[in-house]
Amino acid sequence: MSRLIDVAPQLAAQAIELPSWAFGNSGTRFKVFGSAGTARDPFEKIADAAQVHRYTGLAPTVALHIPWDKVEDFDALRKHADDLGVALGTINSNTFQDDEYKLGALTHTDAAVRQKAIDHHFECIEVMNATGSRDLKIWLAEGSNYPGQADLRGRQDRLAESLATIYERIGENQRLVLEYKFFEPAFYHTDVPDWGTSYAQVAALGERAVVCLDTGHHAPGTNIEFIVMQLLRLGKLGSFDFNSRFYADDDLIVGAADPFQLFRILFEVIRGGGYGNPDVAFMLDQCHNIEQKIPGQIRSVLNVQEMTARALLVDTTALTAAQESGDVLEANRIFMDAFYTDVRADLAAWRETRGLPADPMEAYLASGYQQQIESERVGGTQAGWGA
Ligand code: LRH
Ligand code: MN
Repeated sequence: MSRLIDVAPQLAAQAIELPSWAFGNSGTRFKVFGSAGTARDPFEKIADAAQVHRYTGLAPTVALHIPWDKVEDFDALRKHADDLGVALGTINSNTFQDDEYKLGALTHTDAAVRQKAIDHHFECIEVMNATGSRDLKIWLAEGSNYPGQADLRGRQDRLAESLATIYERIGENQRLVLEYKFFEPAFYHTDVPDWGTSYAQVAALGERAVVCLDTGHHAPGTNIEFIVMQLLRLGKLGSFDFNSRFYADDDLIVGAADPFQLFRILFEVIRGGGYGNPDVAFMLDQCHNIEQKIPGQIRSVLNVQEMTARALLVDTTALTAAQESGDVLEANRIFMDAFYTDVRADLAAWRETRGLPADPMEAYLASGYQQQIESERVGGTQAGWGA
């Protein structure tokens, strides 16, 4: 079994993008709880995200959501991020909050509604040009609630046409990333419900169109790591939205609900050449409804780092030998041995060799930043999912 120090160079390459919206208020249809010190605008969200990178060295970029993170001057926002040691990342579009999109946006039967949604994506591409972002991430809430309500085939054809119009506008160094989700807010059919549909749509667009896999967007019991393997094999896995869930799209801290699933997913990422590969972006997509947001993000990136370290420790030579000799139990033992390897002490020591705190959470909590923002951020409106 290789020791952590043997995989440290690979660990050092890890970069996990943080979602700006994790630093705003979020909740459920029942309640959105506010909390002291919550960011009130994109500048404060980025300042909070920079704290995560400062103590973990793991989160050099922040994803934005438009219009939630719309500002007058994106150059100023870009400079603000740069001054704080981070950069602006993926631009997420939003066609799930406008009244016109009740029955669809890029799939809508009305060409004028489709054009409005397409124009929103053109606006997002303008933001990307200003922020220097590579990825335009599209998640569509579009679908229906009752059988017969919608023409499933017609919607797919209109979606393909709308996406092609958007794809034509993205730049040479930019990508269109299509995220799938099996249900919610639509409860009968969703127009991009699974990896196969997202793959079919992006494959038709071209090489700069790829799939986003959100770990909370699959039916219970889905073997997500198999999908990871297949999308890597097809060269179409563009990014992850990492989070965890017990039931639906709970958007909980990644690794909190099922650390073994996270380990299995990361093993396939490494096995398939997706780790340390700039073509496969790691992002968190979470909501800290009741826990503190900056500590929640710190815990999240550390969970991904820890499970990545364990996955990198799999003795792949012995595993391959056991697999090829049909030694079922030995292959499983070798796989589980890495998962059961407690790397936390080695990781803490390794962080110190890189000038980072052994315990980033403890360092953040001792920094006083939380108390500072709770005392300073008085008045104004706390950020949230409000358009
Ligand atoms: C949809 C989703 C998507 C984002 C939103 C914040 O459930 O995963 O990635 O746009 O959450
Ligand atoms: Mn997502």
